[in-house]
Amino acid sequence: MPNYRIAAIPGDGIGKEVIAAGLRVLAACAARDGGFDLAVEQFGWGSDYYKAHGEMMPANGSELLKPFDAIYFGAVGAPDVPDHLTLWGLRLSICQPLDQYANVRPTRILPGIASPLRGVTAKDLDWVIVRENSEGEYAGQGGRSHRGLPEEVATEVAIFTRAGVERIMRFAFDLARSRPRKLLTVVTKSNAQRHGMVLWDDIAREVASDYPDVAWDKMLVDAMTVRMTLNPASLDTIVATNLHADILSDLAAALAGSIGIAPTANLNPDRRFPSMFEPIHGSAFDITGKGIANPIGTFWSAVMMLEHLGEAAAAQRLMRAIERVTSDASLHTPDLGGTATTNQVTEAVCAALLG
Ligand code: GGG
Repeated sequence: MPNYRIAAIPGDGIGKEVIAAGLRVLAACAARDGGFDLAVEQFGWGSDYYKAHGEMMPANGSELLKPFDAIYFGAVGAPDVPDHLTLWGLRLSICQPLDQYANVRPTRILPGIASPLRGVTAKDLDWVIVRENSEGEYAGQGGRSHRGLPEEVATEVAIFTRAGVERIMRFAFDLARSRPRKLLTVVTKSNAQRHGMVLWDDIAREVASDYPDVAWDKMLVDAMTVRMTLNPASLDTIVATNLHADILSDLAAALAGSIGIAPTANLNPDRRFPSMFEPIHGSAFDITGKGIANPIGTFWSAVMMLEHLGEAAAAQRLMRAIERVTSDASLHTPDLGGTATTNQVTEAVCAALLG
């Protein structure tokens, strides 16, 4: 029987609450399925660790994660540590060295959840956003000088490599091909950003010639926000740069009902290194400690983790249990307009799994 090694990194704020809930649900999955086991090791990295050690995780943190089969991540960000230190010190310091270059963000309207878009139902909004997760605007290049002086200058250099763009484009075309509609939208801002974004357009055209069965189009990112809002049914698989897809996927989650339900897989598709699964939401310090964080995005991320581990039946069972629970409005947390607690939702999903 496989015994998967899972590294759990709850991180900051509600990350601790939703990962605790997610681990309960995963344990129920393993118990229900009986065909696999999970050996979970917890890593207390994040902003509290930073305050004690001056770094978000040990310098060899990404090395320590390499022997694991998967990483289950909560959230990063704290009110009293600058956001660029927390994000670069933890999430990006894992994704980049472990070459988790494909960030996959499915978005659909789950049963019982209403979209804020009038008349839009589950059949109109079923997307997967692919976020390039290794370079682009998150290349970390640039600098700042003449601090505090009138001549102060800062640069933030986006880097797009042919290899990096081509691999994410092929990943997105493959994913689009695997879905019933075989439809891909490539998002750029190539009217204004005339180097890197034009490279994206060029590579999209080149790669598309290997996928004659996939219908594709391209959109500028500003127009894309309008299309997502006014014509969601015209979209299926979407690929965009690190920054653009980060923004679009927050919008997508809100249009599907709440950012609290949205999952992510940070994939290393060639499986040289472990992949990482996390809800797309951040640490939400405004609700931390109140016991009302929505754990559904974290549970759905566990579904993606189980799929990645090859436990398709368990993944399917967990998704069905999640959908059974979202169907019941009395089990909606406040972000969905309800009054349920994290614990009530977790118990209900465990009961749906075991029942
Ligand atoms: N669970 C996702 C998370 O904690 N995100 C924090 C964040 O600020 N992310 C921004 C980014 O990844 O670009």
